[in-house]
Amino acid sequence: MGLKNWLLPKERYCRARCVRILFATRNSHKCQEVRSLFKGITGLEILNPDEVGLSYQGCEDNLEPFDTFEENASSKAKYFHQISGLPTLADDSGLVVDCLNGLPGVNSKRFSSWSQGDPISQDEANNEFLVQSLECFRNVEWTARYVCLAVFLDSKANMKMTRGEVEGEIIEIPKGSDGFGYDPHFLVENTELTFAEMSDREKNRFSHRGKAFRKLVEEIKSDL
Ligand code: ITT
Repeated sequence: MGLKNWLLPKERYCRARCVRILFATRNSHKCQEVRSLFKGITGLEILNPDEVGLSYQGCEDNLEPFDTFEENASSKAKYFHQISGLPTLADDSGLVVDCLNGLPGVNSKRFSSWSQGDPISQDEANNEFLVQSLECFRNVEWTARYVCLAVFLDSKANMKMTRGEVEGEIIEIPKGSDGFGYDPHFLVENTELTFAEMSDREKNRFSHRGKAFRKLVEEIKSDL
């Protein structure tokens, strides 16, 4: 008997009807946040590159050479769309700090130049470098925002792009242990909390990624 026949009728129905969408990210936290945003939409399966058989390739490190989030997001989406042939989502995001003239911006991932490939140590090195960089700006508020550009390429490579931002302030002493990246140092505007003190669901309510992907879902849901 084929595998298909072992599935319960509901599972068989689901498999037949599910639209498989690739989320072009190697960042497991981003993937978790975006999956939780798409949870309410039935018939969609959000898969990461490993789940569709695309193991990491060195050339992926050169997909984001641009000065804008828009260009980097569309570059990532186009590459993964081309090699997978699947409808593809991508996100380029980062932290923009006012008194640092917008840094780290599109270089948020590699702000500290840490390059050992271990995401937790890289986040720690980035956070340490961020606080060090801000030390000579004690006379001003450390206002900042996270920015996210979310992209969708459909099976014919038609592109939709949306932007989300959230305002906040950088704090010197980290708070919380959830989230990733700069989250323990990012105090969300109009709350007393950093993103590292919020669950994925709460973070999505306020976050740059939550805002960008909610807009994107509105734009693409009729096509799915
Ligand atoms: P992919 O390119 O594989 O999606 P990435 O982590 O490299 O994963 P980006 O190029 O978009 O993603 O870089 C985003 C960096 O900005 C990320 O590594 C963090 O340092 C920071 N960042 C973006 N969104 C964040 C968030 O929600 N919380 C904390 N840090 C964030």
